[in-house]
Amino acid sequence: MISNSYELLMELRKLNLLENKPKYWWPNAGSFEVIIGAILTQNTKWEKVEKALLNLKKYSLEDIASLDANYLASLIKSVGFYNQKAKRLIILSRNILRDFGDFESFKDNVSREWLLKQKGIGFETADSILCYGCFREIMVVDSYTKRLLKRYGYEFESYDEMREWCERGVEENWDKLSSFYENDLNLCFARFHGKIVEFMKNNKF
Ligand code: 39A
Repeated sequence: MISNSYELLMELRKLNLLENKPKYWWPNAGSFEVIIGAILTQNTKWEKVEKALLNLKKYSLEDIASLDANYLASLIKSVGFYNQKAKRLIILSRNILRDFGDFESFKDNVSREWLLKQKGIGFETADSILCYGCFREIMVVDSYTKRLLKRYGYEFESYDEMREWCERGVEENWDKLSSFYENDLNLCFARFHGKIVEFMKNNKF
């Protein structure tokens, strides 16, 4: 049994779940590709998202903002709801350019509130963008986290309650953890969520 998220992280750390994975677990963390991936992975297996991302490698934020929706949909056909996601990606890209000017300024200035006002962005997508795309100190929680914590006897009323529980245990024990994570709390949250996903993918809980 575990009494807080620090103890869960310590259990997962023993399993070496992120061997050979990128430092921040999400591929190309800090780039516009994370924003695309966070939208495409909604209700879709990551392996299908990877296929679509390969087709989008050469497109920048500015390119996506001016692509034809049908053409973009044809590039992301491996993911579910590709027509809807193509339209949402184009609108999101245009809104980023309108409100922030470029991706670097978006990374530095975007808020959770701004993201949650965008069509098709809920808590998990917003926090994935903040954590992995913008390197903010925020833990992403998802259906894997919910299922894993339920197995340990923890159930939460809301997404934010579960996120805060995950963040609190780590923050309260940061003195013991900081050396493992280069003093970077965001790196710790990114890898903590990555460990949960990799663990749950390989264990039928
Ligand atoms: N479900 C997922 C993933 N599974 C993932 N990786 C593996 C690398 N990412 C980045 C997001 N969602």
